[in-house]
Amino acid sequence: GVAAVTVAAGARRVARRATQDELKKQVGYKAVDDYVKSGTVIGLGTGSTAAFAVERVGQLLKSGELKDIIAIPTSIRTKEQAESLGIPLATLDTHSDLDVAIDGADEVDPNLNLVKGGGGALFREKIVEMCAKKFIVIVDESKMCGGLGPGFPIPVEIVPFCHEHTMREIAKLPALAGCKPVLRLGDVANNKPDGDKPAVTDNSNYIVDLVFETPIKDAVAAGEQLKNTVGVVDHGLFTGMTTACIIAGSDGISVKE
Ligand code: ABF
Repeated sequence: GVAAVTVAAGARRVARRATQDELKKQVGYKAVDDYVKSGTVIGLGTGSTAAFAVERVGQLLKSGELKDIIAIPTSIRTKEQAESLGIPLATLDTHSDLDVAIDGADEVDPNLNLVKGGGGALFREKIVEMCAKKFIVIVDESKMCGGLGPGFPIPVEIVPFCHEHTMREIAKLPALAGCKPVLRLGDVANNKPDGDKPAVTDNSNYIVDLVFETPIKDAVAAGEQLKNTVGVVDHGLFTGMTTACIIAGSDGISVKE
């Protein structure tokens, strides 16, 4: 009857979720196994996929397979996870040359340009990942897209002072024509409106999500124009940064460089 059908649908949903988590775990573990060597300085990303990479670093340190790692976290959440696993931490102030950084993404285009910041951590991710010799992106195949914009709003971190003015200035930028800026409310790590107060980042700023109906034509120009806007701290377009992208799909794992 109806109850049986509902239970079956629920079980299928659980199974699908488990599968996507399993994919995230595969790429998180593979990135660490393939790219993290003993005696190096590494950047630890933020989000549910990056959390598996952090978990793996903790495991390998505990088993002794990895030694003398120093890690730079990209958010308070990641810092807390790493601390709980006994991973030695530092900051860019003392360690600004990273051998490798590993992080997730919200969207990846065919040139490995990224949208990041759905998790609200884009500023710390960018400042850390810019310092890494290798930047390894880990995603499940649902993040791959033909062009950035319509699949996932582009997050921009802005200073709270006169944020409505800054949002209007952003909407006027030629490379972002047609975007609708939406102030993120509620939990900073959740880019669905889920509260009535502005979401606040680890840096005490706000996030504006830029909603697009069509792909942005020039992600580099869009990033430059955002960066040149007074009031913008940084934005979630990560262009020309990716060394390799490890993608988990139903047919297995692939690597794009
Ligand atoms: C970080 O976490 C962010 O840049 C991105 O917004 C998010 C992806 O999270 P998840 O891996 O949970 O999808 O990488």
